[in-house]
Amino acid sequence: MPTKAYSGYLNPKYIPRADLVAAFYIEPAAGVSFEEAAQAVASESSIGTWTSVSTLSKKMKKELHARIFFLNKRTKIAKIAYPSALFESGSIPQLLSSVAGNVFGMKEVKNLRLLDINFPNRYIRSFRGPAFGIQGIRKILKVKKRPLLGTIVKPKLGLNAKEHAAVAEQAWLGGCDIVKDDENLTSMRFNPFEKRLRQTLKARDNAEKVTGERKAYMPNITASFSKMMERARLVKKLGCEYAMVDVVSVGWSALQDLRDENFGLILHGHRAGHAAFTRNPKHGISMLMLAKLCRLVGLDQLHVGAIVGKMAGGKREVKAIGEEIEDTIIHKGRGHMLSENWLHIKPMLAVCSGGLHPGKIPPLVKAMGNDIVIQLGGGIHGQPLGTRHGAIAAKQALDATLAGISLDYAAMKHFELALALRKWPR
Ligand code: RUB
Ligand code: CA
Repeated sequence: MPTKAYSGYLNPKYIPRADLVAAFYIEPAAGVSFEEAAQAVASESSIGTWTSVSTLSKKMKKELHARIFFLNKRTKIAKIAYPSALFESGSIPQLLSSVAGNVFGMKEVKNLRLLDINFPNRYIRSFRGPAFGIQGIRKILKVKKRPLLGTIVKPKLGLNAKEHAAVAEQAWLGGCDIVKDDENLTSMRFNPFEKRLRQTLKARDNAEKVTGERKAYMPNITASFSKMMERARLVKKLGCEYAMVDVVSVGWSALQDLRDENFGLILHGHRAGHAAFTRNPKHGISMLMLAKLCRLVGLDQLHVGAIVGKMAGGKREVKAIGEEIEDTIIHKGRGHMLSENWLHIKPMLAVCSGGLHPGKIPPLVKAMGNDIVIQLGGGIHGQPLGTRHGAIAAKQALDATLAGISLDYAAMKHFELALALRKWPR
């Protein structure tokens, strides 16, 4: 029997105006209808609970309750409009505690996935968005149009600060624009943060002198909140343009304050841990949502998967970052959600990484376009002749791709690329 308290949320004629609209995939539990499950979700994510309460006045209910205005039994998609008064401006934690909180554990649902949210303009205006965005990053790196080429120093842990800096320098000399720390490299006994930062920035300066090109280092400042802020200040003080942070590990509150401190650092978001809730297509929170929230808060660039790489998250998951998803067409735009127009919120650069090697660059650029960072870890440091040649091969593959030349043809003139293609078949 449906819980009475969960009734009264269906309103198929309702047209959302200044509401916050959330699209859910809802798989009802056995013996629960789709409508009942949707109403339970709408209630628990707004003002309701399992039973009626005498303290909820009719006026409150009228003004504040959520309205289910779209239900598609076939696709199991429901769209719920929430009065904007239910959300604290400028607070992702409170948003998620509402529409992505208790609802996942309700007995009325077997599976539940928050697919997308369309925010009211007033809510969007309460966030800064990226400080730099795509154009700001391109201006700093002096790379006008082409995809940026990056590497992650490998092994992910193990090198000391001096070795780390040396590997980074080889990657920059070979043609990488960007070198980053790996997601679990923070401050280790064998590689303390400040020592690595100072030595790697020296290596960067040297690589810039030798190549005459801008080079960027992305130190991983992930840590407890106060330590993370201390590291961000040091990064800024030492003249580094970027800071990298593991967005899921540090959490939304820390991310918002890191952005609001306005250090003037390009913020790179690694999404380690996201697959705990994005990977199951029937339960959790979509990567589109994670990307939208990161952009709203103000990350300048974010890992979004590599379509052709090692991590799960095929074309649909990655392209869905911007394309319209069947039935959850809430935002009108096309193209990467990361870069579609969104009031004052600057576009965010997509970082494609994970299992990439030079042979994967043509299909990746074809699928994702030029506004990406192509990031190769093993695909550079695993080159038979070492890091510098690995970076050279990756740049040769990128240049060939942009010139419309096949890699096989390019490999006839570039032995570094030929070696990479031989080691990693496409
Ligand atoms: C890639 C790497 C990144 C993964 C994360 O190294 O270190 O942490 O890309 O995945 P490699 P995603 O190039 O050796 O695979 O970018 O999908 O979040
Ligand atoms: Ca990594």
